[in-house]
Amino acid sequence: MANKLLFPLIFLALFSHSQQTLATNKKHKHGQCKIGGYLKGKAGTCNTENDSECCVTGQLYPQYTGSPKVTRHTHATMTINSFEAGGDGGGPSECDNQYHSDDELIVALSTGWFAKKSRCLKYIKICGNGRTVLAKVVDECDSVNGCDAVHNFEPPCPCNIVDASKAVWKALGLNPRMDEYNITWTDA
Ligand SMILES: *[C@@H]1O[C@H](CO)[C@@H](O)[C@H](O)[C@H]1NC(C)=O
Ligand SMILES: CC(=O)N[C@H]1CO[C@H](CO)[C@@H](O)[C@@H]1O
Repeated sequence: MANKLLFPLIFLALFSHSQQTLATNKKHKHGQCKIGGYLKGKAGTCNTENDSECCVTGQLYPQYTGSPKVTRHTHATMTINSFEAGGDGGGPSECDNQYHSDDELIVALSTGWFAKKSRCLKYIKICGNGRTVLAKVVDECDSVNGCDAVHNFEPPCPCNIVDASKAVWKALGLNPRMDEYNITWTDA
């Protein structure tokens, strides 16, 4: 008897909660990404060095499936990431299990584009601000998992992100403090 009443109530409460608390990650703004599910947030030690969004316990964060098809001019949102130990990139890079200097021309790609490590240690050509730079793929910007130490307690990454080192931003003549910049990229 009690169950019959409680269950729909709990369901309603959860549902309205999820509607109200959908995340507004800085990296979500330009996302035209398919949402495959939601991750329940968990707060933790989150480096906010360059305006990273930190997970809030109990909040629901979208998880994204797939990435746009890669063409000669693949549209993406470039964000800033630190690949150094203790930086806002979380654990070591997926491709080589190492940390990297932010003076290297390196990027992390959204899960769909990371394509199960198939672009690991390969170069992509990034165009933005009228300039072009070659950068090496060393890491994944995880579009499914997040809100844990490996991901700096940040929510999942949208499907169309090129998360770049400070060096990449500088090579394009851009100030990393902008946080986001529309670029195009292709395989080099
Ligand atoms: C960046 O690209 C998105 C779509 O990919 C677009 O909606 C947005 O207006 C662009 N922003 C700027 C500043 O051009
Ligand atoms: C990864 C990265 O670019 N980190 C920067 C975050 O912001 C501080 C202050 O502007 C920079 O010194 C870091 O290099």
